[in-house]
Amino acid sequence: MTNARITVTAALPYANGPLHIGHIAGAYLPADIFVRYQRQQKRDIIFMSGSDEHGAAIMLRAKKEGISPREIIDKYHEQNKETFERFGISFDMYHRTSEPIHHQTSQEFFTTLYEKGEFTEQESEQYYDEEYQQFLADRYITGTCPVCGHPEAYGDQCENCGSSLSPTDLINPKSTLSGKTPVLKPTKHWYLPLDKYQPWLEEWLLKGKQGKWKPNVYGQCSSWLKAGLQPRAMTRDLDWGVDVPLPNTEGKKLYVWLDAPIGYISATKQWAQDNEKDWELYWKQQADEADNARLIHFIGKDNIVFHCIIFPAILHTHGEYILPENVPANEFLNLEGRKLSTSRNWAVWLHEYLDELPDKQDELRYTLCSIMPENKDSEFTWKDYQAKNNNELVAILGNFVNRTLVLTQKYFNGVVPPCHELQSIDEEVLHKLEDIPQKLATAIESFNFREAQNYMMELARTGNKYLADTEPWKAIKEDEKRVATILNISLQITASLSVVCQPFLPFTAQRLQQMLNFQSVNWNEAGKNNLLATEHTLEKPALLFQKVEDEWVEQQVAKLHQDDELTIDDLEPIAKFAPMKEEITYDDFVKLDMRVATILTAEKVKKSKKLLKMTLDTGLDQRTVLSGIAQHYEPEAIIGKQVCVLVNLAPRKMMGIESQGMILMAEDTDGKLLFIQPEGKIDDGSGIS
Ligand code: B3M
Ligand code: ZN
Repeated sequence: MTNARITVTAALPYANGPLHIGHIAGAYLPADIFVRYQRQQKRDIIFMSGSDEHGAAIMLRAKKEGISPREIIDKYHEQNKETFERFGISFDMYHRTSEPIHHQTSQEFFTTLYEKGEFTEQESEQYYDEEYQQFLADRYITGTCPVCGHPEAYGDQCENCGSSLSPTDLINPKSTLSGKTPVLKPTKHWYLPLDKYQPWLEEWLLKGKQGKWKPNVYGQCSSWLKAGLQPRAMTRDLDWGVDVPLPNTEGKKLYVWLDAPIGYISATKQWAQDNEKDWELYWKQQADEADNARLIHFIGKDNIVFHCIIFPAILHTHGEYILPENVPANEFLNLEGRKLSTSRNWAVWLHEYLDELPDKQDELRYTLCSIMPENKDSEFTWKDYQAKNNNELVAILGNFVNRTLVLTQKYFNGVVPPCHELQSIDEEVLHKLEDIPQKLATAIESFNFREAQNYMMELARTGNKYLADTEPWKAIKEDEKRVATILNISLQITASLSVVCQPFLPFTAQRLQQMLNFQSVNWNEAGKNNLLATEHTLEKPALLFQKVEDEWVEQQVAKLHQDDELTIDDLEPIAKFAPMKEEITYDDFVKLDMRVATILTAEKVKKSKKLLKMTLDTGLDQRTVLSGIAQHYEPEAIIGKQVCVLVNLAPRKMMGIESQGMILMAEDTDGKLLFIQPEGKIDDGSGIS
């Protein structure tokens, strides 16, 4: 990671409502952790975001609140910008897509593509509201879902069954403006021929990003590409948005998903103007490829196709621009057993949390990072927030720091004591002190933020254990020199903690450094055993964290339930198990040859945490099978068990050993695994059907 520059973007939230914890855990917190860490590494990095102020989402909200789109965006832009600031999301620029510089930039993109002859012009029939004299965006049309019969499906999607629809699929379509049946009218639009870019995308993305992008991101992209890309209209009939920069196109605007990602570029232009920098260094290809900035987009999973397929295709076709190196999108965060829902107010609103607890940003940051939906959906509960706060922040980090500082006050008047001769326990702890920040850094560089934060806590845990093992409060009676050494080392750990916790807990880091009378943001310092010089004077200590009481947790849960016109049953529960797979035929099923077999031997596979190697008697033969059950079963305990095996699965090599079949297991949502077994003794080789 030696590149000179890094351009980080976080999705532009629509300025049509406040921010909730799902937004934060999805995109803004991981981005902020990454950026703060890179700044500590003294890398040249910019962090761009802003309000997405166009599209039907804004217009619908304006209509609902009975005010103009302009009033809506002004209201929510200000509110969200301030909320991000209060929460410590450290953008270099939080821009707006309604700014003239953005309109110009996105029009310039459209014009370049147009002049290159990239767009195809197509006329099609679209719904039109005769009373309001306008074409209707997909979201402005409701009707009965042709798939499930839900009477209020939208023109682009049925929220009841999840089917993706087009407006003409709806039965009895109605305009949400006039409530009347819309008519079909021809209209002309400019389409981006994504099908034409398919071969390039297969090369750049499918080949180039395999094993580099997160499996959830790569998987979604590859299924889009497998399904085959279709041309997509880049213009809309609307009266709110960026004008199409062509003659005689009155009433036509750029598609919001064309202009929104370009918002990252216009934000950079504005930032560069304000700070006398060159925006092109962060977006354009440089003469020497090695000088290109690394472009990283932080987003939620519903924005993957736009950032991984459509925007790169636009950048590539435009030419001159760099392409995203990575798009570490997160999955969704659920809340107290239900899906987050803005319209049903099933959410923890960030500004409300901050109004109530203006200086407890880090407690929420810590909890959200620890459950970040990095690879699959995850869940926030107030009980868990309480547990993370009380059992980790208070009991481990806060406790270690507090004991260290209070003991130093008590025995050495708040002055850093000298380090004398080291014992082996000291050497071990100093070794960990050096080691952990490096592991933490590697985890952040590879976008594993949960793991990274765990390393930070491991450093505090190491310090806590060190104090418990060395018991300076007892040793003080006989050996003051020994206590000086113990506290010197504990203080060095504390100083390193104040450096490595900055990405995760920026407010705590500041408070801690005040108490240490020490200032350092430089990552290179982390892990050193001499950050605080002997004789250095500390400030008075104070508690870093306070316990969260049961009562308060109950209040928060009650607050979620307060909207009584909605019953909890209206909210979508989180699916406990994966949805049913695609239907198969009987012929598909009988291809599987499953048999009863007995486990003859079982042993752990060297260097693998998960795998057991077994020999099975399948009745047909004796063969080797590997299975990822080492964390669930002891090898000795399963010898002699009868299990079910898929015997005609093509052999696969794992850890250099060939596995000749697969043992059938049941797995619940917590990852608990159990063998599937015949209910009584039966011959090995008996078929299963
Ligand atoms: N405003 C959608 C969303 O808020 C959209 C993101 C734009 S990122 C360029 O999920
Ligand atoms: Zn439906």
